[in-house]
Amino acid sequence: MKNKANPFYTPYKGAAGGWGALKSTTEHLFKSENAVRNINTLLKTNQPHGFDCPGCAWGEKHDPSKIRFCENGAKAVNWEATSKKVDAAFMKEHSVSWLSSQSDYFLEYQGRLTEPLRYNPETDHYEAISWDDAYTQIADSLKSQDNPDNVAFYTSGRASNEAAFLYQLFVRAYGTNNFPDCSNMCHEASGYGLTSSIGIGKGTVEIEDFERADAVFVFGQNPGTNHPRMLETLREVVQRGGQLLSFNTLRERGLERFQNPQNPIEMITNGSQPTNTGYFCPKIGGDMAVVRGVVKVLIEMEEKAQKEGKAIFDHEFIAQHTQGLDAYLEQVKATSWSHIIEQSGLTKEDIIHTANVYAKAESVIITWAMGITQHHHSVPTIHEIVNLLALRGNLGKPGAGACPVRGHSNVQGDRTMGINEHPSQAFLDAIEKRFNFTPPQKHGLAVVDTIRAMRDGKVGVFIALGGNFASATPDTKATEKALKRCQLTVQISTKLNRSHLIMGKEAIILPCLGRTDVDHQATGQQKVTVEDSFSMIHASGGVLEPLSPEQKSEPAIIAGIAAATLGKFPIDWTEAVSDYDIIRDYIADVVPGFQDFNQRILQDGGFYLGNSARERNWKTPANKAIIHSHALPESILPKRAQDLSSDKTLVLQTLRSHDQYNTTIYGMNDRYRGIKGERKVVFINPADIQRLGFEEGQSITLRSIWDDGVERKVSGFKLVPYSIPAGNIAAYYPETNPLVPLDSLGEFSNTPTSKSIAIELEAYEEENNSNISLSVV
Ligand SMILES: Nc1nc2c(c(=O)[nH]1)N[C@H]1C(S)=C(S)[C@@H](COP(=O)(O)OP(=O)(O)OC[C@H]3O[C@@H](n4cnc5c(=O)[nH]c(N)nc54)[C@H](O)[C@@H]3O)O[C@H]1N2
Ligand SMILES: Nc1nc2c(c(=O)[nH]1)N[C@H]1C(S)=C(S)[C@@H](COP(=O)(O)OP(=O)(O)OC[C@H]3O[C@@H](n4cnc5c(=O)[nH]c(N)nc54)[C@H](O)[C@@H]3O)O[C@H]1N2
Ligand SMILES: [Mo]
Repeated sequence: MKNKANPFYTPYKGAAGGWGALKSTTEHLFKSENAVRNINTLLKTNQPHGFDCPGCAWGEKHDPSKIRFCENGAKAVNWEATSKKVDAAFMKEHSVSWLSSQSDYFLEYQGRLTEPLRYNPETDHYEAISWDDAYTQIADSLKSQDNPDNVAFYTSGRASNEAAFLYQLFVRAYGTNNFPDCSNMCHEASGYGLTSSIGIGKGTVEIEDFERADAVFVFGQNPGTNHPRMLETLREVVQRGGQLLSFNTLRERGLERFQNPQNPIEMITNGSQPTNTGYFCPKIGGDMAVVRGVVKVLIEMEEKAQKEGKAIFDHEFIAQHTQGLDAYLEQVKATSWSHIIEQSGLTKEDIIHTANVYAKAESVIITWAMGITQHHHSVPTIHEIVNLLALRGNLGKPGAGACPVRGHSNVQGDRTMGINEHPSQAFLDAIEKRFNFTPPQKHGLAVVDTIRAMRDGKVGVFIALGGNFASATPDTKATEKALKRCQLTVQISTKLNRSHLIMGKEAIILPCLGRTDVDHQATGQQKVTVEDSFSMIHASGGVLEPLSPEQKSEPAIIAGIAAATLGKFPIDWTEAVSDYDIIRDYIADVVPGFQDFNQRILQDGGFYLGNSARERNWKTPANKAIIHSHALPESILPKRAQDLSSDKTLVLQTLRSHDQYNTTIYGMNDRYRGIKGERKVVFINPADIQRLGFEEGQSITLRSIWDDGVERKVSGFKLVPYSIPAGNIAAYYPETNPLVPLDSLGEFSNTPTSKSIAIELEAYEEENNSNISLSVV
């Protein structure tokens, strides 16, 4: 029966995956208007001689017999492999003002960018420009700066290792470390938290460890949508009798049951398997309190065990490999149960159960994603997770470890290649040694600092290697204003998006090849390489002929800009892109772990980069794993919001629907959450609807609470009663980005707090919806 208040909402009863996924894959195939070509393309996804899926950064076990894509990987491939084109003729038809009034979905749906374009303010249209003229204009602008720090160079995590290495070399040779990148909004807290505790900012597990783990804890992650290939791994853990505990503020279907679309018997019998052995719904931001509670129970268990001459803690590991445990245990003891229970939103029984599962398991893996990393206290939370692992030596032993599950398919590799606004001295020294110039030593700007610098007139040129800066960043209005202050904005992109319309006085679009496209250079067809969440490096080669000869590869575009700006300094750019083996040889000389790079990528399945913490080699100043102690925060809201909060204040998390890839909207459905044909929804606890005097389906305005007097609101969202803790709400990103205050940042990570925003709701009258702030952002 249709729900009258919310006709777009019908709770979803099935398992994740299964026929729904297959049906959706097929629908998206046909929507791409390229079905046959794309079926062939899909079969080459993640195969030894195909391309790396441009979807997520989950890794694959090496098994060439398996088909290796998922529903959402298929959407990502289809979306890229369309035959529709956005060229000068398209731009002649549509002015920038008109395009600006269209939705993000419309913009990307118009097809692949196939021609370099330059904005003409007199006509308000983008017009064709030759590659040479584009390079010259960009180079002139770069050369005319009195300080290279006036320029910021953004990277989104799809760029290959080769593109990323060349880009950072060019930017450093030009003279700045201004490398804002999508990591700053994503797993920055993981990188910071892990580096400061175990001496390396990457996960310590390999995919095979999941086969040996006695228990896996999944925190703040929705793999059913964002890492669907992970579901198979999770249910294998459950099937072989392992423990799998999920911690998520929402009941996400993928974390409950999974029907494998690649298992014929399951599909025919419509069977499915559980993906957990325990499911807990903490409050938003309550995970640090959960872990602290678990450690508090473990301390009691340890004290009891000791009396019996036994032990719960791994004392040998602690003594040999850690520093700071005593202070931490004191900190835990000093934290009250009432604080833990109130902040976590779980019961003491839930926490005791978790502690028992942890203590019984010989090996435990903890995975996490954005539900952990986008809070004010994300770094302390990650430290707390590492501390829990350390207590029983669950670092650097088989079947155990820390596993931040990355987002973009090569975001981890980009960092390895030096896309980093605060590079290590060792990396800078290696660049200096290999290329005979001194790279800039001063650290550069991350995303939020870049927006501030644009706002303050300190950055006037913005160059983006992929992504959608205008939509992905917080505080949309402030960001747009900042971008518009720029003298020049350059976007190297595959598809049209908001960032091409919110631009500087001069604007250039450079159309590039994607993962699925064949990349022809002077010496022949090229491959690139990427790194997954398990530090596996493998090659990726496109399989589709490019739509237009005017599209260039990312390395070729970077080389073009670099040669126009720097000539042959410090390398011959044209030669380097004639054969990517040359770029890989440079990488081998500079980046640790890449020796014999060109030979090692020939191995099927690629090679493992290694992880020092996995070897129990702690690259910290003390040469030990550092056990950090933080006080449990008083409130999960940043202080500046807390002071203005009342009992009407709700905590908003912004998340992804099943039909989107970050700012790319593939469709208007969110199947597993029961939403069809609508994105402007707010998931809210039914008790809160009642308490605040609203009704189901009512249209509301969300207003964020912050102390700088700026009004931040979005309107016309419908209330959907949902299983979410009281006091918490959820809504989709990027529509809600105007609500995230620019200054609301994670401690240490400076990541926008996209998962904990203080909000108040107001009734919204549909009649005067002329200013729905979203359609015309
Ligand atoms: N199809 C598809 N795949 C993707 C992406 C995509 O947009 N679409 N994006 C890619 C990128 S860049 C990334 S970073 C990843 C993102 O992958 P996820 O981190 O899974 O992405 P989100 O949608 O932000 O989901 C956050 C999850 O954490 C839960 N959560 C939120 N706050 C809390 C909290 O405080 N505590 C707990 N315990 N849970 C919480 C939410 O309910 C939700 O299930 O996916 C990557 N893969
Ligand atoms: N409120 C809120 N904000 C968030 C988040 C959140 O959870 N909530 N999540 C954050 C996270 S985790 C991330 S990673 C960022 C994402 O931020 P970005 O990485 O900047 O955004 P995307 O939407 O992934 O970028 C999509 C665009 O990339 C371009 N593109 C796609 N493939 C390629 C390619 O192969 N090469 C090139 N050059 N361009 C390509 C296309 O033009 C497409 O329009 O957003 C962050 N913002
Ligand atoms: Mo991300």
